[in-house]
Amino acid sequence: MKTKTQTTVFVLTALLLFTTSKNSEGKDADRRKGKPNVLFIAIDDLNDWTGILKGNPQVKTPHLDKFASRGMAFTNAHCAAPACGPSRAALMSGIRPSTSGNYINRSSLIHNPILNNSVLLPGFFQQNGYFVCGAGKLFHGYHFNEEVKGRGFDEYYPSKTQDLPPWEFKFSRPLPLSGMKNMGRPNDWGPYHPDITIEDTCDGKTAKWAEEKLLGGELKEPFFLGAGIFEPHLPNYTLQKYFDRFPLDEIELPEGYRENDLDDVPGAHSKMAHNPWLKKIKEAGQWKHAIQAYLACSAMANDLIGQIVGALEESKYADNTIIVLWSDHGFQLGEKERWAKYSLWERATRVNMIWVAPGVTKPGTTSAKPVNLLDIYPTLASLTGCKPPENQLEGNDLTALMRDPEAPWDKISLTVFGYKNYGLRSERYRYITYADGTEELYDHEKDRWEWQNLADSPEYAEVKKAMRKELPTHHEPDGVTYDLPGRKRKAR
Ligand SMILES: [Ca+2]
Repeated sequence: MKTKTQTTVFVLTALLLFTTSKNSEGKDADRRKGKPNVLFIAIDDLNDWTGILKGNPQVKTPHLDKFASRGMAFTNAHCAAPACGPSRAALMSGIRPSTSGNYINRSSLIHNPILNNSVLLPGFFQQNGYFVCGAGKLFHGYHFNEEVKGRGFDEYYPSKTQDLPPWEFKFSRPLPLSGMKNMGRPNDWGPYHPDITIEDTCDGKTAKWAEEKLLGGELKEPFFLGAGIFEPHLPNYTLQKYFDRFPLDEIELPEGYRENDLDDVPGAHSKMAHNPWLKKIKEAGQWKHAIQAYLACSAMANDLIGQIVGALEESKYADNTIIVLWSDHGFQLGEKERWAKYSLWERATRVNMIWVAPGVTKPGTTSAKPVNLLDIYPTLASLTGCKPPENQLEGNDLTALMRDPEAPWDKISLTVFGYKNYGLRSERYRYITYADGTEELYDHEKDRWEWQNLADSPEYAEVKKAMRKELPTHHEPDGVTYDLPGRKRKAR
């Protein structure tokens, strides 16, 4: 039998525990209260060949364009690095490649102490009381599957160690479908077997997962839901119906292509992951076929964007969810003799970045101010009212431009590829400087395809000087890289 004192202590302790737990629940609820949800959509390798960015008149991206008409499109947005790994590592950490030393696809994320000790975006939302879930390619595949392993996510599809849903390799003829054995299967293109539906494709599965989450009505709020679409990254496999939208005899070569375009460009560019694909594609007479495949895969990505955004619009979360859609870098389809990203030119750095922020963005607005994928993290922190991690984020909060697209903006957008190679974009100019000190300068008011390098023209000396002031002052040496043969990757 308990004494009176024991009973009193027991009651007081129970009351204290109850109050403490109530308080912490209360604090948690307070932290979450009224916070908007976030729908975070990533598209891999989608360049400015979209309706909103007008990089190629042949494109068909009606869902993307309709989505942009609901909010704000940044038309002068650039990646932090022109490759999946460093671009996404920078976006997710808010840290410049020149600060972290994560420069190329082989750069490690978790063996880089600067990145590993940073608060990555999913973890940031988790710390702020969000339910964080995702599917598909949000991080660079190796970083997610082998290193990050779902860190910061409450749930991941298909799993915390596999970002992409399984691929369906069913075709009507043997691989490679392009017939180009010297390109390798990862760089192949062509239609799936007619039995394959969009829901059988890995991107179709990602979009379906997002749709079911949004319409299932059981998401804990506030939530952060990420969906990463892999196409139009190579291999460009998609359904025949998307190829049919772009008849081969109507395909035009890129308007920005010009023979001898490299004559006034310093040789340093050729050290930047240059590959022989364009040469091989041209020799095989496959240039238009390869363009058709990129357009077809972009059209499929467009349909999946429509599916995901459409599901949100139909859902009960529509009025209280911020949507940000971004592509991780651009892609050259022959311009400057390249079939790849991996350069500091406009076609490789320019990205799609579209926002719908209820109560902040106005429908159908655009801004041509120079912005960067690095700005996504601080902007999401600002829009959700979550306090950003201290001394970490190097991007800018874009909400001032969302409220007024013509607001004063003195920022310049920086792209980094490899140690001390920098591309800077202002509203009018692109300035490039390589590690060996050679330079390029383009005036986009007169030369949208960057055909004329003005770096040696004395009348642009002041422009160059002003751009150079924006270069990073810190140049972190290359961080740890992993060996490709050691990658335990599944076939893609
Ligand atoms: Ca990519």
